[in-house]
Amino acid sequence: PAMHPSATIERIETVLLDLPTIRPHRLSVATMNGQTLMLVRIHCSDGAVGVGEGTTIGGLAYGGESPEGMKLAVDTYFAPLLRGADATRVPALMAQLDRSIKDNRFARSAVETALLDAHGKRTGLPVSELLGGRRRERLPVAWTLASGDTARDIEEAERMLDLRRHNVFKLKIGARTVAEDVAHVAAIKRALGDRAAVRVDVNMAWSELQAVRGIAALADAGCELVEQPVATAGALARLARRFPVALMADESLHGPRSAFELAKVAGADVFAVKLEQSGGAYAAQHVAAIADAAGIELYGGTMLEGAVGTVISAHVFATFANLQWGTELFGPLLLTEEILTEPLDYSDFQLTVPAGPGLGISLDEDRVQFFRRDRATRTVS
Ligand code: MUC
Ligand code: MG
Repeated sequence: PAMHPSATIERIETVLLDLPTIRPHRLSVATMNGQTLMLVRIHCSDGAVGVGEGTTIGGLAYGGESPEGMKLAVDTYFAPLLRGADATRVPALMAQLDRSIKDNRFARSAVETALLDAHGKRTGLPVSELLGGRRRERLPVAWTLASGDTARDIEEAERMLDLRRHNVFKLKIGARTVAEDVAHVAAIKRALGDRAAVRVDVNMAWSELQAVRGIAALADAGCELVEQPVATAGALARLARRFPVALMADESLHGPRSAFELAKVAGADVFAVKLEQSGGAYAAQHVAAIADAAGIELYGGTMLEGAVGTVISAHVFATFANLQWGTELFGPLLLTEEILTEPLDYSDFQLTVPAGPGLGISLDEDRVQFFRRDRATRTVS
């Protein structure tokens, strides 16, 4: 009979990496010229080392956590509770942390990811198998067009279609007037026709009245899905199923409780599940289960994570019973730099979920050292 492995946590390391984006990425809440990854590494007594990642969008522009804040939370509050703890029962350890640390869902997700990676390596299982078993090996991946320029977005979409990398495009709108945004979306859909699906993300920028007008016009333009047009769950619920396009919740979802509240009022047609926003892998699975029970469809979202955050998301989305709208796990492709020894496989409009133990990826240590924010202050000996 197999024995339960034994291992305790010895050391927790955190580092901030600053990586440039391939072009400015314009959202209604921020314009990004780079992305900061907060990496957590957890070293265990049996030699297993796990890595996790936290990212936000535009520092504090998107929500209450920032990469710098996550690093502080992990160093100051998570690490002392983790040191010496049993590394082999991840949900039990996370529940123990929850007694002392409220909120901080993004930092929590990074820590849980590192624990799952280490445990997967220890047991020889991919994280998706630890989480109940994958139901798919490959995930459809949408691309976000957000250069801020219609002609440039069309060129970019054409390039993605030629490469057979993406045929679903999410357009970031909400920074300009509703009329300007609708014209932008219509021009892109007209150029791409039936070769691609076009969706939009308003990132809560509209009032309910703007949304009523905007969504009707977007539907006429051939847009198939509108993500988080308004901020409140009440307004979302009133807008849902009023139009022939799908309405998707993103910012309104903060893990299982918010998912349950939104499901109770039938507040969306689709849930964009994000690992960090949900509070980690298990929490994301719970959000998906609530959606399934309520008859709400599912989509795998991103916080524009780098490779580590993208891959834990891929493992989790691979376990979902339903994933009707695919994913947007393109984060690493938005960055100019590769930080893995072996790049992820994006081909035929899909991402392959890595098959090795744990996350199934390995960091290129030289690249990690090169891009760390505190590199300039370190002395070489
Ligand atoms: C969001 O709000 O969905 C996802 C893709 C992208 O470009 O930004 C994110 C965040
Ligand atoms: Mg969104």
